[in-house]
Amino acid sequence: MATVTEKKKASAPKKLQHPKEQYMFWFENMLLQRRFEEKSGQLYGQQKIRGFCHLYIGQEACSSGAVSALKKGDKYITAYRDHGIPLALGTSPNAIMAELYGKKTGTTKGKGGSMHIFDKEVGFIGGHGIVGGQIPLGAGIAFAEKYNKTDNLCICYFGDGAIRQGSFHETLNMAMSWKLPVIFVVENNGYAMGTSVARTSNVTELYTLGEAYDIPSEPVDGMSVEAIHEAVSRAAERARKGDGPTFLEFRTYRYRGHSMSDPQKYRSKEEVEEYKHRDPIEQIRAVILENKIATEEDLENIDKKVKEIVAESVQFAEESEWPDPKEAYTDVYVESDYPFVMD
Ligand SMILES: Cc1ncc(C[n+]2csc(CCOP(=O)(O)OP(=O)(O)O)c2C)c(N)n1
Ligand SMILES: [Mg+2]
Repeated sequence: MATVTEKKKASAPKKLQHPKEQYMFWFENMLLQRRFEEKSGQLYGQQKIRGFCHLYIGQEACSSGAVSALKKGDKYITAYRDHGIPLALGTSPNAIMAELYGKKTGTTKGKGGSMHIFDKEVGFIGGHGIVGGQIPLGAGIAFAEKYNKTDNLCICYFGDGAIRQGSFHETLNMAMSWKLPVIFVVENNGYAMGTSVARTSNVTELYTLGEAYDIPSEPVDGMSVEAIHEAVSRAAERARKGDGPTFLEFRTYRYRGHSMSDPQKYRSKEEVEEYKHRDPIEQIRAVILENKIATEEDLENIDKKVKEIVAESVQFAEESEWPDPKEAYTDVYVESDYPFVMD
């Protein structure tokens, strides 16, 4: 039987590893992504947002934990599930919502839509639709930073579905040979569309794939923003020292379907509920309350503020103009006299 002191210890809040402001940042930062996407999902249902739309709900720790660990000047690149990272980096929610609407005030002037958010100002280099296509691009960005002798790095995200692509293996080999300042992150949410990791790979401990290239590799609890912050901090230190890449497997989960039309026959409701019990935002809320960093009311007020930001972004998108059809031919090629550019 546990003694009184042991019982006390068990119920006492865990010692905080970070300053209080850090927890408040994580809470608000993840909540903004969650509320923004809940709204995006509704707007898609109303056909205000059309085309592809892949929600990040459940995976918010993967972006917020990296943003808190990295610095200005570092670059981020990801696949098409790309609303969360720029929101976490501080891209204007108005511009992201306008992009989802296809309006000219969007981050990509309404030409990219949900899968192609870009924001050079915050170091977000997209938003890519070809599975695994951004992996060599991420290494290329890291190469440019090394070549230009900056101390910036590139964090390159991709899904578990991308690790069967040849580009993944070729890039890891080259990045480690050249000691590029890149952090490879596989967001293992268990599925590539409706196909589980176990159905397409004999290797289910995905982080071990990095070891084949001598890259320091580790699994990370992707539902814990603290764990992600710490793993990315270690990887960043290695990259900036010139030791080259790190490969991190964020073990995460998406609560929603692959995209907006997914009957989700490949998984059970119980499985989804199980992950919701480890929700990254709820975990941080609990730390904040247990340690009396803020009150329930303070957190409610943050939620209200976040909802207002999201509502404002919707109004902005609604009121923005559509791009001129002629715009379809601008920003396509750098060379204006490129033979395939039409007037
Ligand atoms: C080269 C290529 N093959 C197939 C597709 C179709 N496709 C789109 S998303 C997807 C699943 C990718 O899953 P994963 O990498 O695990 O990312 P997640 O959607 O889970 O974030 C596939 C096969 C594609 N976009 N590109
Ligand atoms: Mg996946």
